Amino acid sequence: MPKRDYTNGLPDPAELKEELLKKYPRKVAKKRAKSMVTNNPAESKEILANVRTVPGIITQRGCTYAGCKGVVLGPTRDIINLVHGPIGCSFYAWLTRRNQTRAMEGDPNFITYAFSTDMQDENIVFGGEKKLKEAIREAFENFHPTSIGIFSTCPVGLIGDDVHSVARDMKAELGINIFGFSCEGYRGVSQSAGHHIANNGIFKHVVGNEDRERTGKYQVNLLGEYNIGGDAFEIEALFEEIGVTLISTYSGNSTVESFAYSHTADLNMVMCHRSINYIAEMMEEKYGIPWFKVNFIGAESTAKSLRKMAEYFGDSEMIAKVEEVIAREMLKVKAVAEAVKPKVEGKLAMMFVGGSRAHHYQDLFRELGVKTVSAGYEFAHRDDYEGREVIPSIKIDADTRNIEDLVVTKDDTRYREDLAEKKAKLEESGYEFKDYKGMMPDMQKNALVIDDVNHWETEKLIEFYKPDIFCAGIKEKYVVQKYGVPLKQLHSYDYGGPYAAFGGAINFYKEMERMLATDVWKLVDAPWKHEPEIVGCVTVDA
Ligand code: CFM
Repeated sequence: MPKRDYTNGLPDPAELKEELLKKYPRKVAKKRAKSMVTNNPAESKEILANVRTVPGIITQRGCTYAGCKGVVLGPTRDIINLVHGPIGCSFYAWLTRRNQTRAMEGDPNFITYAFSTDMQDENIVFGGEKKLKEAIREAFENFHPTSIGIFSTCPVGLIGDDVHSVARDMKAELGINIFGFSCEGYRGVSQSAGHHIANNGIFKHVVGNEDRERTGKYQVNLLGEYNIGGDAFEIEALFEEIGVTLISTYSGNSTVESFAYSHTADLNMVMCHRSINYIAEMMEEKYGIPWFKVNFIGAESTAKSLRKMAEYFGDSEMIAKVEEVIAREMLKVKAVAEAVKPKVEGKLAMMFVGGSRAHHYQDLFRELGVKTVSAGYEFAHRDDYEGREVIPSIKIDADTRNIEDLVVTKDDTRYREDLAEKKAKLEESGYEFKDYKGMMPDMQKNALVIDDVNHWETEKLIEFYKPDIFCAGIKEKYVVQKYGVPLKQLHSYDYGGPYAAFGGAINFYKEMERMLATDVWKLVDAPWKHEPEIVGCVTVDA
């Protein structure tokens, strides 16, 4: 395959877009066209996102249950996350996300277990509430947890089991915190709905339950960092050295216990905006805790985020410490980057991941001189692409209206007026809060941005761009690799990581050296190049 030369900028992908859309029935093509944007950072362009995938299309997306149980609550170790549903929903969510945790000696850690009611046909016919209650009792007797979360899978909503009333009954019976989530897989258009449902549930049932005494001079929460491959451990080590007390992380290496007193923090830093901005907003509303967006993926972004944190606290000792840490770590980072960069510079990357990593990882690639030619999210909303300022103009459709928007009011006794004042003062000097700018303004002109990319489009993108690396997940991995293009999983990290902060950047550079500075991929010979292919065609023009 002759390589394209992109040294003078990316080509206009108009012809590729046309090719992608040609295959679809007219109505589908019209819809998909709105989710494919030729980027121009100089002008704001609108993308269609967070809408239903057309049935029949092979999407990368997951379900609402995955977003609630797997993503937000899954990494929390001291709660029993009990899945009410068929066993498959539990099995496929069992340890596959690689969210690590580090329990203290003797502390509960239920992450390695898969708790399920194992619903059978008869429960579908006669109802499963009785079985759910029995499962809660059994879990309580065996493990003595302080809290239990109940997660609804699709059949639960279809047959009408009321997990919330079961939770209330069992809470009264057992005297521990028990709460349910209506996070049936079909409830929203993707896992994004599950994030929102989880945020609401944690805020309603856990946050603010315990007014713990202060344990540090500067207390922060890190929101939207899930400790995949040990990422959170890297960031925690930095905070500790700098002298910042991490109260709670939502939810990598976390406990529900820490969520309960997380309202005692002086600042919320939001890493994955998509999955957790709701809690950040609600905590500010109720407790007056300001938040801003950070990114610890990429050495430069890490430095920037640490500086922003130090500036917030305005402590000269902390500011000096941050500079010392950055200077020391950057020496190590630069040494590896300088060794790897000449071998990979100018290579082309594409990334289609989740709701924040397709953006964050472009920073890491940029540090190696690798160009992102096309990218997109699976389930992000327009603000994740275009920036938070578009939120008021986002159309609220029936699917979004389906998810409860909690009404949160100021907690008069616990509201931090001091923090609200601090925020106002900092804002006067140009310091930005609630400031997510989105992925598109950070991308090159003519880069093709696609929301909810599907299998057909992926193949065409590979043929057109001939990328040197494709970043996505396990469902895409082997198909892409049969094209002779290495695929890096940016969800699970392919058994690697951590990739966050300075140490993580070094790991990532080395991994890219292994994946990009090799000729082995040229030897891949896909079976479909030789074996006969049966082609059929069904067209329904709706
Ligand atoms: Fe946030 Fe995530 Fe992501 Fe996400 Fe996810 Fe994930 Fe992801 Mo997989 S919370 S949006 S729902 S950063 S599980 S840790 S990697 S799709 S880009």
